[in-house]
Amino acid sequence: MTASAPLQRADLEAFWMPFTANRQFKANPRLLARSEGMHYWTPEGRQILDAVAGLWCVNAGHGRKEIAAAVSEQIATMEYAPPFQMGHPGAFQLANDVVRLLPQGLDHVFFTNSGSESVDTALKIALAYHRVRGEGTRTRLIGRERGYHGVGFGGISVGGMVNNRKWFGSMLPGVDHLSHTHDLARNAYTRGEPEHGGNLADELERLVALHDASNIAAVIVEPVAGSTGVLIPPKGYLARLRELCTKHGILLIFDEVITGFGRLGAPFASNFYGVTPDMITMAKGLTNGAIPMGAVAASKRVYDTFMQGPEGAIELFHGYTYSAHPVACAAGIATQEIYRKEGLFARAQEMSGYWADGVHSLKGSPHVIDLRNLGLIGAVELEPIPGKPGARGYAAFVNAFEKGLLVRVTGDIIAMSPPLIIEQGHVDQVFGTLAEVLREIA
Ligand code: PXG
Repeated sequence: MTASAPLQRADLEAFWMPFTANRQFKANPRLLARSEGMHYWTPEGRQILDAVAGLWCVNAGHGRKEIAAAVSEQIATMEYAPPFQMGHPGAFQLANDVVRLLPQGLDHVFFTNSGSESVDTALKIALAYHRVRGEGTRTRLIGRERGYHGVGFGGISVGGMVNNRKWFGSMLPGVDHLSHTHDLARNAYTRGEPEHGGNLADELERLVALHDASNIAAVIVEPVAGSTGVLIPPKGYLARLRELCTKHGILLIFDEVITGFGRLGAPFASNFYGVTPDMITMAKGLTNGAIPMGAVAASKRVYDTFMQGPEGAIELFHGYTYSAHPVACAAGIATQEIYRKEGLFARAQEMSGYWADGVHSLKGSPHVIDLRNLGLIGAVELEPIPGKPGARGYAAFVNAFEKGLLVRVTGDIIAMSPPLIIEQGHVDQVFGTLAEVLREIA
């Protein structure tokens, strides 16, 4: 096998593919070979419109030469630098770049290599934070049903997707979950933020009454849940959660791996909603997906709490060999410059109305039971085929790909999150194609 020769069936065997039906895929593979702007191309040269920014990450669009140049220059200059007790300029520069985007009060950044690592890092910081303050009984972590926080043991424990949890034993002890906020009976076909369900945040009061606040370290939620099928928070929900966490001394963590870097037309969902958590986890759009990297932003209060004791003492026993990897930092710095120079977050905001019209144009299409949107996120929920959950969603995904459109499907929900460079013609193509797909599938 050479890089240019087409792959044979046997060549596909060695790679154990993540979150994939391996046998089904290998019997009928879908390969991508090149990308530019809003598009991928298959090895045979078929053009695919990318309506998911790869996997919610290529926010500045594909094939950005500035990122490629920064990465190749950094590899040639210094491919690696140890991150423990040593530093390099790019790490500090990227941390400053990120802090400039964050809501006021969040001003420190810890680097990781993925969203999953960011989540586990934030949970560990939360536990250690309370211990440093002499409240070491605060060990309980609270997530939410239908939450997705990556695949580390911390993330699946606070996460709420049954298939990501049920195979893996008892996970972390002392975890509880809030109810999810998805309510089709009352909120179906809402444009933007749903009207009903803000009071579900009050469930935190119930958990505090059950466990006592002195045992609770943190609450973690996605401001807009992505992987689980685009669940948009009801009006007032996030602000109420913030209020209750403050009242009970519980840290609030927003998992912004998907909502970070312009997805809602603001730098982060926290800016968009005007609700500031104590920590934000991020990844994906940090480097435009070009090099793996994640980060955790922490408030001054959290950071300063650790900066006590002897000056020579390590304050947080945590970090990765590749934390603040120089090549990832170079990609991150170049990415942030593109966002800034091209005003892509504002552009996402400007396009969001046209995008919303596109999403809701599918009302009345076969199988559709809900349409929802926020910023440059959209979802089409399909009625499951009785006894075969997920089958209709998968059929839509394959049919769309055959028509030159890449969407993401989770169960029977089609999720979309295009690069922020999307133009009106692309929006028309996305929803025109989906309308055809919905007419054709069973
Ligand atoms: N938190 C959130 C909110 C995410 O969306 C992660 C953490 C984990 O990030 P890493 O980099 O470890 O994968 C994610 C990842 C989907 C899909 O189907 C979304 C993600 C991953 C896989 C599939 O939309 N997001």
